[in-house]
Amino acid sequence: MRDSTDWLPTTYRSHTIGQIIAGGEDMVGEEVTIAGFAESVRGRGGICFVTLRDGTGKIQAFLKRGSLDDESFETVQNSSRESTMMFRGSVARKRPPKTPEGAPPPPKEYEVTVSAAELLATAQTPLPVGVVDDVNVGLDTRLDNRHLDVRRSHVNAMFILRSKVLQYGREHLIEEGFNEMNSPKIIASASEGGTNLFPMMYFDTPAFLSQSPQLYKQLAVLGGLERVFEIGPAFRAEKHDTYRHLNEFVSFDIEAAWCDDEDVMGVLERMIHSIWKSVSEKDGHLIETINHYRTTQGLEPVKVEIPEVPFPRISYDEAIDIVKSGGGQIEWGDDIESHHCDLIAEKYPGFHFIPRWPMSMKPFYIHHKEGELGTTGQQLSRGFDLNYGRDEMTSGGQREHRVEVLEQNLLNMDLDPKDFTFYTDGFRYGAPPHAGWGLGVARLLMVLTGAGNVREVVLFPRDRSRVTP
Ligand code: AMO
Repeated sequence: MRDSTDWLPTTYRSHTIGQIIAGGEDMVGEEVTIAGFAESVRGRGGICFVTLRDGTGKIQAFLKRGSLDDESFETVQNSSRESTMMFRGSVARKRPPKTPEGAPPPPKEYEVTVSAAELLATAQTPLPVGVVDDVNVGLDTRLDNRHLDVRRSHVNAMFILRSKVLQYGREHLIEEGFNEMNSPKIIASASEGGTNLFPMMYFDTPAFLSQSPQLYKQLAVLGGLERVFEIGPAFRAEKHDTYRHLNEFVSFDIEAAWCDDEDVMGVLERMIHSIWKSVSEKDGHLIETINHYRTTQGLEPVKVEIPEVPFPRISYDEAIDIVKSGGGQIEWGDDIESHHCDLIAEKYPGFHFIPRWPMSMKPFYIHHKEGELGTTGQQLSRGFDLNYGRDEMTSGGQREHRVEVLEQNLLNMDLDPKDFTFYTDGFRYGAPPHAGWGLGVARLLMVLTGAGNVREVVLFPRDRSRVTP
């Protein structure tokens, strides 16, 4: 795989800036064409210095009146920060800064001595969001101007890291025999059984945006695809306004035949382990960029500590005991909310599974084994959550593969089996026992990057008050 120092030339550049820097002494004297954003434009009279930034690094361009045509020289010298430019020139050693006597020589730096320049697009002034200056602007202004916000190095690093996380996750699953699938996002009825659906018109038919690929990934497995995964959007019309909920989020889902809940918990912890390992081996520079910013803000640097496998398993029964003994108000059958999770996280601060939830609290498609009862004698399910600290990352479970039990589950949850025939019919012709999970990508990224809000790690978030940009 090519890294940024190995990209192919394009119409607008012969080299990336990263290639020139990585080339070091070998590049001195080479003729290059580079293109990027003008991070700063300095110099009066006959000279001008531009700090040019592309997606791979920054370099100084040195322009001297007379070394290129006058019009281009003046255009560049009078241009605004963040305008885009293309320079042709030769790579030279930058004059080293003066160092005190006896001090070690500074590392060699390089610049491009420009012989031709072209302004590609002018940036308006003032910039609504600073790119290099450390001006404190609120998240809303940043999101309104995300196209500029992403030019900031630590924000840029977060989104490159997001892409890496998806890549490593995908690679891990393919390694374990999973195939990528795509389910429809326009659907006829609820998949999670709830009411949190965005309605839409599909020509003359009312329809909804999909809440989860749940039913379709199961149908794919019933169809004999054995092991599938999907990374795609899910839409929830929930009126939450929190640091971890959005109305559109990317869900990373798997479904696997001949598996129970424990089997797919294994897939999940191995995948997370492998993502953390790859990031710590290959993406230290991205974490450093994020940490550089965090330090300037007085925030703790993030550490990529590869989590040990297996992750702890704390059954729902045990979780209730932990919350109670920590002084939390909770009864068997209640949801374990964030403030309860804080008490559990005191003992299990990292990734931990909470398996075996009460059947009454899980969706109709979750499997149960008769006779598996909780401390109060009520039926347990094969549904689980994966939490990190106080936050839920994933829910999943073994699915119900017996159609008559499925229909009974729907009735128990006051849902009409007739509304789910498109789903239950898939189970009438033989169904393998199967299991799966759905992981919130932004929540996982919050853990990895230390972001305190999912909006930080979603390029164009959709929440109750935001549908643009
Ligand atoms: P669930 O509804 O728990 O399960 O969603 C799975 C995971 O998706 C993330 N998530 C969200 N992230 C941001 N904003 C939201 N509004 C939001 N809602 C959920 C969470 C959550 O753990 N079909 C099942 C999965 C399965 O059983 O396979 C499902 O969708 O990280």
